[in-house]
Amino acid sequence: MSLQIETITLREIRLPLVEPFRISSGVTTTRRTLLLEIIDADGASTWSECVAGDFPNYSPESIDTATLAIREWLAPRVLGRRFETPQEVSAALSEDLRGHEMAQAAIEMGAWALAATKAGRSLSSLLGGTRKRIRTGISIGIQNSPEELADKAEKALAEGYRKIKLKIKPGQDLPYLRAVRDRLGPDAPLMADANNAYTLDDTDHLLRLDDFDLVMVEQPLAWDDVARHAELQRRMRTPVCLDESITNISRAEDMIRLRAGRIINIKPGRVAGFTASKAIHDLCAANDIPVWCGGMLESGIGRAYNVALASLPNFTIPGDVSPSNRYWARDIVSPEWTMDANGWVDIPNGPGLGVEVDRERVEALTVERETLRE
Ligand code: OSB
Ligand code: MG
Repeated sequence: MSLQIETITLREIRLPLVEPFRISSGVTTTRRTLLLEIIDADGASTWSECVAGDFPNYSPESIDTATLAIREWLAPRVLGRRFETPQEVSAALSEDLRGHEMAQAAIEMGAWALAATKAGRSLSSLLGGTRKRIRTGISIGIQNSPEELADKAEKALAEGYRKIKLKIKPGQDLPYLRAVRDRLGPDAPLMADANNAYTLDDTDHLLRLDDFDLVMVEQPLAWDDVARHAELQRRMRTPVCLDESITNISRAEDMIRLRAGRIINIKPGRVAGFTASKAIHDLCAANDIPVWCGGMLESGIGRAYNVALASLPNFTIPGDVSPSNRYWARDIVSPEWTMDANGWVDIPNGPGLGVEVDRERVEALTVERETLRE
């Protein structure tokens, strides 16, 4: 079944988080979220989300650069053109175009959801997902004291989360991890994410993370680095997981060849969409590298994509795919995303995204809107 996108409507909405989310490079209080509504020539439609942030402190993209890239360079490559598969859309978006992965992903993933909708299939089934439900973790931002962090982590474990990720940075690391490990006990699945806050000069300090029996440490070194992570991983018992530096399949190959890490966090937005996410998933499966699905504080729309991706077989580690109420007082989809007491999130089996977008609420939250056509 072919795809022919007639219009793409871009909207910026603002969603206040239930609590501020602090990582080593900045804090988010209200999420500026870029949504796309994509309408096919035959009337079918779907929504997608661009995960770029307010400011380029995670990757070089921001919501403003992504809006520009979509309007000026990416939408013109697809609008009014006929494609047989989402993979063809992926190729058309990426040809001779450097970077702007999150902007590409918003259209590319939308093409997958549109294809699923038109075929009457769930996004998970179109992607090749094999799971009916997935286990989820939580990512907890940097807190003001080790005790506050331990309180939050203890509550998360009791709620059923199966992996507890603790954001760290120099000066807010070892005593924080110690407090959580002591409070939650030796079996709690803990990990740390530094979002690039250290350098190899901190190696001796980072080796002390081995004392905490972490499931992994995520992206301790520079956002675009692979080689130095290899040097660190050689000396560290804790598995290194790469996030920021895996921007495409070549970087995943680099990680494997250089032994720069033992786990990959796949965020489809970071790698230009599902076509690359699936390729990285398959490469990792062939090399015994487990993967998990990261998050970018998505609304219920972006979450539908992450949940579908995490239903692929090599997503064996719980992802940062927490339920709606961990982020928002009220989500923009119904039903909202929920998790049971054992950390399970159900994969929807209805056609397309499997959730309805609350259009009235989206309308009320919209601060900018623009429709693109051929
Ligand atoms: O490094 O994984 C990260 C959020 C924004 C930017 C970077 C990261 C994160 C998270 C949030 O950890 C995970 C989530 O969406 O729950
Ligand atoms: Mg990360």
